[in-house]
Amino acid sequence: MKTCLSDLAIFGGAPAFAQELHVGRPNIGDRQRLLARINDLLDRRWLTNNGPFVQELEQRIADLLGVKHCIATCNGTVALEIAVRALGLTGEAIVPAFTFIATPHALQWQDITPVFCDIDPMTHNIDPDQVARMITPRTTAILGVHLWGRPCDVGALTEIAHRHNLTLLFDAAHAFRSSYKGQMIGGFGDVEVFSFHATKFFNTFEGGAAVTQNDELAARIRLMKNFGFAGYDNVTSVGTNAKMSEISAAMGLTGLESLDDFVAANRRNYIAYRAGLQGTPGLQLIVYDETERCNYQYVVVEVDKAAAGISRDELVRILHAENVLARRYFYPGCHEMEPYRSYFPHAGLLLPETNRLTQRVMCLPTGSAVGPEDVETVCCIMRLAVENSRRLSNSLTARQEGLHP
Ligand code: T4K
Repeated sequence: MKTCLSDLAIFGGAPAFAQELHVGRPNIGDRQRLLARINDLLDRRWLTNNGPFVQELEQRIADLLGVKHCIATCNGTVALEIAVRALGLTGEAIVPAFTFIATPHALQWQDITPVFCDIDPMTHNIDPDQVARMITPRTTAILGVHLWGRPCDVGALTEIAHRHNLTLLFDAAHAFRSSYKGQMIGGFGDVEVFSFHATKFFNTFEGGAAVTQNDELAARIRLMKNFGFAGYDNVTSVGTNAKMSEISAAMGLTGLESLDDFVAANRRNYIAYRAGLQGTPGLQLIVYDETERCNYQYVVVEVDKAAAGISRDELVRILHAENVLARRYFYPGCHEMEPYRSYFPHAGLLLPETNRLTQRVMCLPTGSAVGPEDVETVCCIMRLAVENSRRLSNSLTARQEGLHP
């Protein structure tokens, strides 16, 4: 364990980890079962195009979430794009700027203008009061994001959408196996979209899904994800190729069998981080509602420089030098990335909480590849940094070299 400043890697100490400790290390289920499934699909010589593994995965996910339809896709972004198109949105959609860039891109890609809305500083999710204030005659939809897997205020957003006759959809990329008021995420709004990317709590290498209770919408999404084919030689709508492959579905089916283990590892790490950082001034871990189901996939720390004596960015640099690749999710806000920065140069004026959080928030490594001893070491480095923040801050501005990019 590191006990004094000279132990820190930025001061010449050996990095705490010989191998990089990443945010987003994939959870992998039982290897033998995965390999057996891969053998099966090779034997069958059926590799993609709505194969048996994809169909089984869709059914299992629909059952798990209690929804009528699950349409598996090649990733979450394309699932969102197809959902937006299948819903026939036009004009503008209200969306948070504090999210991964895929959320507004999926709108813009379909020529829907994303109108950035501020977030609730407590939940980090889109603020329904702001949403209500931002509705104009051009608004056709609200796109909420269940950030960090913590559900949006679904009740308030549903009420606003009904009152204004708007479509409501959710980017549930982070929220697989999370619940809102006891009901699994997946059944809310007109459609919800998951990401099963490698870095997600549950992954299919690359992958995603659109889930909905709406039969007609499900049929449209299904057509669109397969070029608009409604049977051999019969194309009935515009479409794209968003199909999930059999090898991805094999990964998914195997991962589903270990979901409880993944949650247990994430929860164990989250609790260890909470204990390890408790009482450290200026460092605040996000809180999960233990009365709901959550996947604990994101260990998110808010750094208050005034109290910690050190900024989020300085802390990230110190951790990177130790081979702890903490991430500044989500920085900068989407409104500060192109093309939105050029389209809406003044958007930030309406986003004070987003601007504040994008400067303060960082994610720490977790998942089944991270153990309690790793967590204790990371916490020890962070505590040491805060306890010695004044000396550290001064020397950090002076010495940049030798740090991880
Ligand atoms: N909506 C939201 C709210 C999202 O967060 C996302 C995706 C989407 C929509 C879109 O869903 P997808 O179309 O991706 O299905 C990563 C992921 O690529 C992205 O899926 C995810 N959100 C986002 C939060 O994180 P990057 O640009 O940060 O990825 P990268 O390559 O820097 O990797 C992240 C970390 O994971 C690194 O520390 C390395 C580690 N890693 C990554 C991979 C791929 C591994 O250890 N092993 C791996 O195989 O976007």
